[in-house]
Amino acid sequence: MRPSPPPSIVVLTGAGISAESGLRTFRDAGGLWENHRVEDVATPEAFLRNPALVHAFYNQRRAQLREVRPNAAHLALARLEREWSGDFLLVTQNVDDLHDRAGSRALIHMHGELLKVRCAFCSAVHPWEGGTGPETRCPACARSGGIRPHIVWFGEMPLEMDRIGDALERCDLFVAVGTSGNVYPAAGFVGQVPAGARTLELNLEPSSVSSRFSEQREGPASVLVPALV
Ligand code: BV8
Repeated sequence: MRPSPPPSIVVLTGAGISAESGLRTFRDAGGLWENHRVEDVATPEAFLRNPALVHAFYNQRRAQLREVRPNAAHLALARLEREWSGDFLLVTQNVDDLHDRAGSRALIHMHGELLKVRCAFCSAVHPWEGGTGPETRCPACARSGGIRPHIVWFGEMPLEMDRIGDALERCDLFVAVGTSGNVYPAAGFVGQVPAGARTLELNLEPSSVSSRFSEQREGPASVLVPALV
């Protein structure tokens, strides 16, 4: 009898995993959207209407990254990836670089990354450098005026959805950490895993999709995630 392969794990994280590092979430009190209407800063139309405002919103968040560090939850997920003998994929909705800095490599930033920019003309993705703005020339196609944050805005297709879908369809354990379950298609991932897969939600409080998980644990990610590993 061949031993069964080790379970395949998919972890989805949201802003809550970075909250204890000091990065504001979107919807908690004092969250990011409180100061900005989504329509004003996180849609393609907003960028066309006022690229300088959108660049300023993201530059403000990039500046915050210099002051924060990965917390115990980020580090525990990187350790789990290193030590797990089965398939492991970390999908984050976050655009910060805390999972990267914690050492995660089997990592998909489905909503993009603060520290990258993209050319709206040729789609080339480049590292963000201080001073990047609406008139920055694209290093690949040399056109200026098309550089935008490499961020997936509302109404835009999240990144690597095929790879994510494949991993969800094969996973034995799906864990959601620190996400309110308000934004799709990420909030619907729990419904894409095989019947019989174990689904676990780690959050300070129930999310909008808690009822779809087989198990919920309430508490801070910095405590719950290391306890899982
Ligand atoms: C798309 C980048 C389709 C910007 C973001 C049904 C199906 C498909 C789409 C839709 C649908 N219904 C509506 C839509 C459209 C829309 C959507 O979902 N709207 C919502 C508002 C209803 N979705 C989209 O537009 C998506 N695109 O569907 O494309 C398509 C198809 C074909 C062709 C083209 C397109 C794109 C969505 C991506 C938008 N971009 N981010 C930026 O960052 O500036 S979304 C933004 O909100 C963040 O990225 C984040 O990922 C997301 C969700 O927020 P959370 O991470 O959950 O954070 P939140 O503050 O809400 O919650 C924090 C949680 O942490 C809380 O639960 C809290 O309790 C917990 N917490 C706090 N502290 C801790 C903690 N937990 C543990 N420990 C702690 N210490």
